[in-house]
Amino acid sequence: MRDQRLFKAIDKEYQRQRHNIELIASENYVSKAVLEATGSILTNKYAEGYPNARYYGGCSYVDEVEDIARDYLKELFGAEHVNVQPHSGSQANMAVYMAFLKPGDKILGMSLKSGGHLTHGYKLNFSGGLYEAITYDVDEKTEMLDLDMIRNIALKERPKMIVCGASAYARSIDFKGFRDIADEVGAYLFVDMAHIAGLCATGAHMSPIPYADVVTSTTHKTLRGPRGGIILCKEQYAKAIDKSVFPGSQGGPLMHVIAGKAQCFYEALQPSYTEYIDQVVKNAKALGETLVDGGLRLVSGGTDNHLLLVDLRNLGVTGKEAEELLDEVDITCNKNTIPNDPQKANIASGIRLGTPAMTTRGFKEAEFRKVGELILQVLKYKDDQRMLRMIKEEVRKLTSAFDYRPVSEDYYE
Ligand code: DSN
Repeated sequence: MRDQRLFKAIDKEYQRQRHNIELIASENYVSKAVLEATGSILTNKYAEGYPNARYYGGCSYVDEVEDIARDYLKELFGAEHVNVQPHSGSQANMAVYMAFLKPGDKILGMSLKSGGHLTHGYKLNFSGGLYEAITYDVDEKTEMLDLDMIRNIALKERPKMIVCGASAYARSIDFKGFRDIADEVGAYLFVDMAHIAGLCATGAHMSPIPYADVVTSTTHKTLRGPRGGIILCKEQYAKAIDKSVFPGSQGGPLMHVIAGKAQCFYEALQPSYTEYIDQVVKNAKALGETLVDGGLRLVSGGTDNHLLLVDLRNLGVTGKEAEELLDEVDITCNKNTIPNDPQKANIASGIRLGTPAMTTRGFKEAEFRKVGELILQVLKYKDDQRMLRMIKEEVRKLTSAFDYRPVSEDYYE
């Protein structure tokens, strides 16, 4: 017997996902197969340990599942060793720190205000509490990473680990350059590629695997799998990483999610996934050009990947207002601070837009140009309720033409 209240809420979210234009850069739509694997009976099984070395009986089939996930992931990135058990990106990062560092050790990561992640040393996160966290920023003028500047900080601070990766950075990252700095100061190089993992897998972005000692990612962003984390590393760190995940920081792995990850990696190995990622990048450029033509400014002047950081100040709208206005017409995105933002994080001067989700739905450059025009109209005619209603109808037309229906319409009712 299903709980009506619960399944009504799930159904409402299903309809929202179908009818909204989803521009949150870290979200995506999984395939029916990923959904089936993640929603499978594997959720019933305990499997503490690793394949062929479990602390529970009855694990032979889940061993197969985990081995499949590991094999596909190694193949996808050409990694020496992988761990598919982290429940999330943050847990993957915690396991990495625990494997390589002692509390109080110095880490150097990108600041949150320049587009880094909480777990890269933010003071209110465990990474900034347990370790001595030093940060680097983007260059004030170019709003891009400047390796000379980062090298100077590293030479002065001599961190034990350099953390590289971002949540709101639209430009390519030179992992080789980071490796050179890490070598010069004798630091480990840890890359969190969560946002751009899909681009690294297909070659649309430099892969960190040859350069980093250890790499983490989530599986639900550009990789288009279930929510979860992964760790990839050189063979010499395999034991330390595995121990750090289990029993170091987690108990039983989520075998249903690991099955979803396996299906996701299988899909990412198909030629159609490379086409998808190429389209994600083309779509981001098309969306960016439209917004710039309409009078907005892109942080760093453009994008090399799947996301755009948009400075809204030219139109006199804050990030918070824009997020709320766009929500009214069923366009979903998130407010985001821009480098040197005069506003606080809960107001922000920008929005972050990403193309992975709607590219999965089938949007190409023409649809993304249309999306850009709709965003501009919302911001320019924000007080015109009639106009906003018309835009909402346009949004519905677009999303209906590219529907997301992994299950029947009444499945959750
Ligand atoms: N919270 C994620 C994002 O939206 O980028 C990063 O983990």
